[in-house]
Amino acid sequence: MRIDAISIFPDFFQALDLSLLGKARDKSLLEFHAHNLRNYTHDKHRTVDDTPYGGGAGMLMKPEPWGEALDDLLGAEGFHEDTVIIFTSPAGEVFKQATAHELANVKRIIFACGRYEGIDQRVVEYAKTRANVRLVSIGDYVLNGGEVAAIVMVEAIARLIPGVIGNAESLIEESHTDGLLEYPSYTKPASWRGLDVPEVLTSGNHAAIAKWRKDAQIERTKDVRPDLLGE
Ligand code: 6GU
Repeated sequence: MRIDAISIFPDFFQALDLSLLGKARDKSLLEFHAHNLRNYTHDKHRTVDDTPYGGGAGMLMKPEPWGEALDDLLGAEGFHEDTVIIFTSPAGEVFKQATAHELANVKRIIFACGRYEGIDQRVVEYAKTRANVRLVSIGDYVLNGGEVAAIVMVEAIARLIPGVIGNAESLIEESHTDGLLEYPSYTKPASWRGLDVPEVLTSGNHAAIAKWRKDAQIERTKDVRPDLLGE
């Protein structure tokens, strides 16, 4: 997979050189490149924003640098069926574990990270003529820009690329894959500061352990995320 990000703060993406994503890149399963939107401006001040038509607060990102950046990454013409352009936006669909699974199978992803009050809508319309487009939010709160949101999505996607995580079982068991939160886990010592590991987990009875874990998942999900159970 190849992932690109277009942003006025490409340095944010240095965070991706650490840990898991580093592993995916070392194994050549993932290529990642961050691009500075200002490199696609031509004026002395490298301007990327302007005031909105119709008035209103704040500044918008102007379309020309975005058009040039997308053309640079995609070539001057043609529709790229194997590519998804993701516009980070608090007005987008909410990114879920299922979204990460879908995107882990895509050949190429381009994150367009907006700042200010957003990007001129014509950039989205143009992008739709060049590749598959999704507007994606990471949750119901507002960030100053899409860079951190894109990093969150890249991390969630990259670890699902086959071969990135050694133990495929850990992907099957983890929170959200089965629609429930993960059960609580314990390691040694069996007793610590007066707190004991639940007895069933040290019993060696695998059926009883499986039942305890499933019950714990349901209990925890009911307690903190009843919405996941449709309640
Ligand atoms: Cl993707 N962008 C911004 N600016 N704010 C957000 C977001 C994205 N997702 C949640 N809040």
